[in-house]
Amino acid sequence: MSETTFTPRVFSGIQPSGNLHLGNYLGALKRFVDTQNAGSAETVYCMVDLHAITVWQSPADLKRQTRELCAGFIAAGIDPTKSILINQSQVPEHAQLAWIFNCVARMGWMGRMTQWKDKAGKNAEAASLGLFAYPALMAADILIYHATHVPVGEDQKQHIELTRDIATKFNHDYEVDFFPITEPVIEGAATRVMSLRDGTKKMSKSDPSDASRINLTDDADTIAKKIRKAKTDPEALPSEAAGLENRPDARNLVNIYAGLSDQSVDQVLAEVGGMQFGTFKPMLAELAVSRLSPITTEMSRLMDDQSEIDRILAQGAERARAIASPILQKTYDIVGMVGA
Ligand code: AQP
Repeated sequence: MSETTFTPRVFSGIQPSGNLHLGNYLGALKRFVDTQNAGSAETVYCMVDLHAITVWQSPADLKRQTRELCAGFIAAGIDPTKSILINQSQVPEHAQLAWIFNCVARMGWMGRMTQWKDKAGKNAEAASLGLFAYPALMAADILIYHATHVPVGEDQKQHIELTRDIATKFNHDYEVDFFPITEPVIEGAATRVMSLRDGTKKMSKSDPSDASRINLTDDADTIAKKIRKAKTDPEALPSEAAGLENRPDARNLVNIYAGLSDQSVDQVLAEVGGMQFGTFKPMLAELAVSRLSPITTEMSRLMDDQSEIDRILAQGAERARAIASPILQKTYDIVGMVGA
């Protein structure tokens, strides 16, 4: 365990690998905004473009998606004067520290990552080396800022544990107390938003079915239609959370309602218990539209001035490098690189 006291600092990122969806919003973005506004820690938020290319991205789409993601961060409430807002590739220290971590992490650790197994599937031989090394780059994203806390969705818990293992091994091997043992922050009713078509599968950018997710770029009619068509069961809603057991689709819609309305599942069920989905779905659609539409409108306004987005990201990179560069230099020195 680390003895050093580290400045409270929060880091988290999202891949610009497709449309931002409701899972990213409730599991990550909305919580990034809350953390920024709480003001108890410095906040660094990142569009992880180097992670995105671990699977094929067309260059033009990647640029558009990165700017769109930046617009999404700002539209959702990230203030680039309060938080440091960056795209990963403009801060080369992330990739430089990742190389050091590639030499600390063990093949066996990486091979056990469920995201690697899910994404590489049966055809691991054809997957990119970057996809395999992804968690070491993620550890570098976090530790290049000595981040103490990382708000993420449930699916990223294993990667944060690996980040802790890398920090622990580095500190142990080099007999230093240099990297913090970062804490994951996985909180709220919607840390795992599921597909609207299958309540046992995570809502994801890469799901081939667009009806499985609500995109932050969807208009009000599309949102309402997707919720109307969301998979459910024939039972009425229960009055307590225990009644959602073995009802993944019902539980998913209640979790989404709770996440969007900042309530617990029990508070929601106290209000809607006994209701049929024919009544609940329009309520959920109305809530989703009222929460998401202002973000969608603001995102599209921000996308009209892409040079402003590029300016914000360049400024963010400058501020980020002021933190990251000394940490990288010190890491190089610890490892034994001449000139550091
Ligand atoms: N369904 C989800 N519920 C809650 N949180 C989620 N997150 C993603 N999906 C959900 C959280 O969003 C943050 C950024 O995720 P990411 O885009 O970097 O990667 P991901 O987790 O791989 O997201 P996707 O949509 O599933 O992308 P693809 O399909 O490209 O793999 C993370 O904090 C994540 O927990």
